[in-house]
Amino acid sequence: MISFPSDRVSSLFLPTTRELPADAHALSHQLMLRAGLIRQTSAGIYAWLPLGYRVLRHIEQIVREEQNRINAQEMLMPTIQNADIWQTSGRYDNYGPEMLRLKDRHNRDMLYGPTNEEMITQLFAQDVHSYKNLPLSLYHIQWKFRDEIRPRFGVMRGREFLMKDAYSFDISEKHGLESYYAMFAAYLRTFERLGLKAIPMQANTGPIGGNKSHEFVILAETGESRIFCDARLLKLNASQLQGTTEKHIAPWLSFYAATDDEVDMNLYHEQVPPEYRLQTQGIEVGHIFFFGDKYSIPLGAFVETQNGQKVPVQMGSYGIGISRLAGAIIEACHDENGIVWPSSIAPYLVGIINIKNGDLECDSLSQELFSRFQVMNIPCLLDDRNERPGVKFKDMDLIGIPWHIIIGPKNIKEHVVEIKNRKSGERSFLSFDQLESFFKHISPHHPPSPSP
Ligand code: 5CA
Repeated sequence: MISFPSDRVSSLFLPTTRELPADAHALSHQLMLRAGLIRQTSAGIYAWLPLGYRVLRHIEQIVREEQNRINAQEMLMPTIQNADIWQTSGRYDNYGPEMLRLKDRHNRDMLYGPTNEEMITQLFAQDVHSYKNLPLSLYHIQWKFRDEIRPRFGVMRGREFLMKDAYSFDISEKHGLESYYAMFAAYLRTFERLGLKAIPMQANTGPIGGNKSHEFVILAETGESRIFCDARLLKLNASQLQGTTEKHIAPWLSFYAATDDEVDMNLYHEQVPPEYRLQTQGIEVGHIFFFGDKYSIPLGAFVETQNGQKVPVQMGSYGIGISRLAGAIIEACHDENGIVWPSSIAPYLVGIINIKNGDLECDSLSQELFSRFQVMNIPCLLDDRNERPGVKFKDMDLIGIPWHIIIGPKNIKEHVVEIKNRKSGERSFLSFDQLESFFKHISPHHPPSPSP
C-alpha cells in the first residue's frame, strides 16, 4: 500500500463543482468532474487532480502487487516509438488513424505508442537467446495514446490513457498457455481486490491478433459491450483461488460467457439453462491474448531449445485499463449522493468533519484525531473549512470517503465521536479509545493476501 499524506480540505486542491459539460453523459464521468478528480484538457485527454491521482495510484498499486505475485517483472518502456518496428510487424499501416504519428526534426517517422508488442519483442530479441532464460514475463504501467474516433464516457474511453501491459515469453505453446492462465488468475485476484466482479469472456482478438483471448468485463448499464453469460459466474469468488494453473481457474472457464462480437447464440442456449441466462451491458477492464509467434517471427525473437534447435518464442500480451478502472469502479460503486469508494482504493480512508469550526474544543479534538491517524499511517482528510455542516456532509459523501468521523460540541461533552459508514449509512458512537482500536482493526486497508 502506498503511504499518502493526510490533508486538510482548506488547503487541498479539491475543486468540487456543480457545473457539468453537456457531453458528460456517463454517471462516472459526471461524478469524477463534480468530485474534483479530473479535468479535461483536450478531447479525451484528462489531468488527474490530487484526489483522482491518489485513486489512480492505488489502483495501479493493486495491479502491480498481483503482477509481481505471479513473477512478472516491472520495467518501463517509452511512450514514443520508432515506426520501423511497426513496419516490420505489418501493423504500421493496419493500425490506421487511431495511431498518433509524428516526425522528429530529422524527419524520422515516430509514433506515440498505442501498445508495446513490437517494442518488447525487439528488446527481448536483442538479449534473450536461450530456453534457459525462459519463462519470462515483463510488464510496465505507462500512458498510451489511441486517437479514438469518439472519445467518450470520460476516462473510460479516452485518447490518452494509463494501461498496465504485460508480455509473456515461453519456449513452447504448452508453456505459453501456462503463462496465459497464470495471468488469467492474477486478473481474477486483481479485480476482486479492487472490489469488482469481473467476468472473463471469450473475446475477439482484434488488431492485437492471435487465437486465444479473454476480455474481463464488469457489469454496468453504461457499458459499451453487450454480453451474454451464465449468471453463476457472478457467484465465483477469486479470493479462494488456490493456484494459477488452468485447473485452478476451471470454474471460470466452464460457464459460458461471451461478448456480442463472439457470441454463438446456439451454444449460449445449449450451455446456459434459462434461469441463468444473463444478457446485459458491460465495461471491458482487461484483455488478455495468446498469439504465439505472430510478433516473434517478423521481429526475429528466436530462442535455442535444449536440443539446440532455434524456435520462435511463444508470446502473449495482457492489458488492464488502469485509468478506465477509475471510471468503471465509480459506475459500479455509487449512490444518489455520490461516489462510494471501496476502501482498497479510496483516496483517504477516513474523513473528519468538524461541524463547528472555530470552537476551541472541536478544533483541538479534530486536530488531535488528525494527528493520531497520521501516526497510525491511516490517510485522513480533515474538513476544517468555515462552511455549514450540511455542505461538509454533502462533500464528504460526494467524494466517497469510506468512513466519516463527525465532531461537534454535544458529542465532545459526552466524550464520544460519531462515525458513519459511507456505504451502509450506518452511524455509531465510539469513545476516543474505541476509535483508535476500531481503525487499527480495519487498517492497513488493503493488505496483500497470501500467495497462492
Ligand atoms: N496489447 C494488448 C494487451 S497489453 C492491448 O492493447 N489490449 S487492449 O487493446 O484490449 O487494451 C487493454 C485495455 O486497455 C483494455 O481492456 C481497456 O481496459 C484499456 N483501454 C483500451 N482502450 C482504451 C481507451 N481508449 N481509454 C481507456 N482505456 C482503454
